[in-house]
Amino acid sequence: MNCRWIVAIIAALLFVGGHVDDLRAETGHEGWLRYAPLERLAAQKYQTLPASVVVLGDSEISGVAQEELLRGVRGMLGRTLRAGKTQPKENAIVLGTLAELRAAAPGLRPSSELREDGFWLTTGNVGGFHSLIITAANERGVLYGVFALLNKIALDETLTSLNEVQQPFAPIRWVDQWDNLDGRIERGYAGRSIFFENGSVRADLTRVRDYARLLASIGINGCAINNVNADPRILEDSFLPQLARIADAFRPWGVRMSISVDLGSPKLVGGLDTFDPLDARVAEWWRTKVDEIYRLIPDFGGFVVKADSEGRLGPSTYKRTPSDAANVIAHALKPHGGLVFYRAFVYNHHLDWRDPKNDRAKAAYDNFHPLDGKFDDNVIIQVKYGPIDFQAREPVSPLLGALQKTNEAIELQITQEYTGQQRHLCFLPPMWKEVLDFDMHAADGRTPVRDLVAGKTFHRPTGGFVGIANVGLDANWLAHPLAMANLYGFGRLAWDPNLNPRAIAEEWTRLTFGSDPSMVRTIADMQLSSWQVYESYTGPLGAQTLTDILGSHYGPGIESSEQNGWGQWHRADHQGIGMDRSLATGTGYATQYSLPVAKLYESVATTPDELLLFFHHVPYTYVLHSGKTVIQHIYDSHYEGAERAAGYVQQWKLLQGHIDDERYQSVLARLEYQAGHAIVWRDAICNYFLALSGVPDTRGHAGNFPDRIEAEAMQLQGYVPVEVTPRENASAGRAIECLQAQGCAATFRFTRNPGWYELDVQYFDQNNGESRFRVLVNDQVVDQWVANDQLPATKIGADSSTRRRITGLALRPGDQIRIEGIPDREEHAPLDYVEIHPSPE
Ligand code: GCW
Repeated sequence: MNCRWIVAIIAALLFVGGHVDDLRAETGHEGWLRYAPLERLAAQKYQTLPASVVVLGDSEISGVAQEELLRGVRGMLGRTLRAGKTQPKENAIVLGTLAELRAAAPGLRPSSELREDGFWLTTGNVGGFHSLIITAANERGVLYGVFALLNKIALDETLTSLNEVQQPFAPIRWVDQWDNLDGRIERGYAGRSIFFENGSVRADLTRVRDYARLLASIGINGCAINNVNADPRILEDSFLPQLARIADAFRPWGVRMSISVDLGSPKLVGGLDTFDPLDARVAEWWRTKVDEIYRLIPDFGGFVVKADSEGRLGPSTYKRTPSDAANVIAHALKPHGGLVFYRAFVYNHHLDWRDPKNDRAKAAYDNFHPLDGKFDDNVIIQVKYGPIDFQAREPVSPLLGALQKTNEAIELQITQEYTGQQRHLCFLPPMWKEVLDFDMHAADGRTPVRDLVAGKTFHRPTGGFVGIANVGLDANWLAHPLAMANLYGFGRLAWDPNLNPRAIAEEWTRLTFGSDPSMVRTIADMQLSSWQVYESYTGPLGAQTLTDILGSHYGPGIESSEQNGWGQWHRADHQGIGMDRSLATGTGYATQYSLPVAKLYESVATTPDELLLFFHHVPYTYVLHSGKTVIQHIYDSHYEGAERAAGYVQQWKLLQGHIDDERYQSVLARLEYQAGHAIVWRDAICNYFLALSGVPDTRGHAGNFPDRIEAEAMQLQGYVPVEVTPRENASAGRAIECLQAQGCAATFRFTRNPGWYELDVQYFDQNNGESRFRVLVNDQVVDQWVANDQLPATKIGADSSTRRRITGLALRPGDQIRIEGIPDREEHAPLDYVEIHPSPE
């Protein structure tokens, strides 16, 4: 063996050895709190870390803080700190509130006053010994300080001359879960509830504790655990002790539990004949109920209320206002320090679509602005970031700038209801950041949304951020390993909305996957571009996500928005598209903003391209600021978006061997699926608007599929053609299905030049059957699979449309390609088309 070989083998062994720890199989359960062992060099930096940790308080939170520090240091540095409870007799890491530290270190004072949950990391003399001190105004702050210290170690930051104060931007940093008592989660995409099963709280709450730990590590201090479409039984006397068990699991991590309630509860579970908020018996009922809750759960957070919305009961039954309803509950909670989160998502979903002046976007402002100043101080109006409903692109809700004498919180959606449901990559902090930075011109000077919701602009006592999280029992919480960056990013932005999304993405990647710089860059690049990419193939120019709004909110469903009362109209017709919301000729929604913002949106010329169709109806030939016509933009952006989605697969493949195989494969499978589904979206939207507008694509993409062979055009044995509705949701509006149990086949001949090819089989994978497929080239089986993905569909259409890519096929003209399908239950081995491309070099 020559020398070069020996060197190469040693290098290979070292490489493997060096990565062994990083590459152990991981489920993602630990999220960003993996505490993976640091490499030797990095670990050396922390050699002077004291060998013991002393916790001065004796609360549960203090205990948890100490344990977490032990766990983190053991994981990352391989050292077990000596744990103590009394003043140190050696150099130590000291944990305690400022009050607890006062006796031991009287001179200790942070440079700025510590607010609730803020903390200070410093060094100093405690009891005569040099110590690393983690202190805060309250115990939760101490716990946050511990996480911050561990973060620094994980991110390889120096601890010398440590002197850092961190304060939360706003007091409210909450997540909501939309869990039902039966264990399902509304708009949850990662398994069943961690809280409930079969109408009760789960016996095993381990996952609840783990969730609280993740939340605490990013500064989230409250969680509403059940669906805002609330089951009134949650307030039954017999249920309350069960809730107390969840609160007990949260408490050590400083997470306050709260619940969503049905406003009809006094009648539905209380036995009264009314739930009129102005009826004294109703007020008394709430008071008694709340007192009872606090007897069991002394740190209970409060109630979230969805009322007069999407069929929920509300004060309108008695011609009362949202403030009447909110205040009666707020009075009951006030003595205990509880809050009411009253949601501004109140609108009429039976709007007359024929009336061009009607506009759902106006509802939140119309309902709540007149009540500004009428809400009690412990009421927070929880406002979705946009006026419609978590679309991939919306303007900021005007209500956020219009409440001056009322507390508010912005509601963001971590669970990707309209943004790909954790099957598509869509990192949302860049969107949230745009929203939070948007200047509402609500008063003199700059008034960005972040200041408004935090209560800074109008000096409100409270306010902040609420994220709809909907984690589930899936080991990795949100199903897509990369989607956890959204939960992380929400917490980080709620703590400090001035952070930049790239820093957040990089930090999350390093904590989640390791610090290899090219890996961090690749993943952060993918994350940062992903919202734009998703937007570009799912809906143009602010027309909203063109999804099926009547069903899953997942795949394309362009007409589902129109001609019904839900009000998510895009008003597309043969001549043009967009909803006119100007004052001059439209619904007048634009005037709900302060003057400078209203002016911006009132005119077609000044409205930014990405929101043009939200505010204006324009002809397809209208020329955008970008220089393209609207219709050409629709075509191009959908083609570019689908191409960029395909690029993610290539980018990810570069990381093989740098990430443990379990997570590598899991992400790869999702990205491959996304690349295929982006084409489903692209084709549906482009074909639809090509047909509607009659304007051809100047680049010749839309409506042109040279490499495609429709299944219905193949030679069919047993398979029968079916029409698909809406027609744009299958190629050429048709598919084939097999209604005979023994199976069917579709065959065609390859006619192109000899060479290496890849073959995409576009089929439909419903969740009510597991069909089997085989592909044969001249009787040789080249691939086979079972259609057993869990997509949100029970029938043929865009939600179930998916693809199998068979790579590296040597094909010659005349080869016979045959696809065999065997149906199962309701799923009839449905096929859409095949596409054949030359193999990439
Ligand atoms: O986005 C819509 C969802 C509903 C949800 C509602 C809401 C919980 O489609 O599933 O209900 O908003 O926010 O109340």
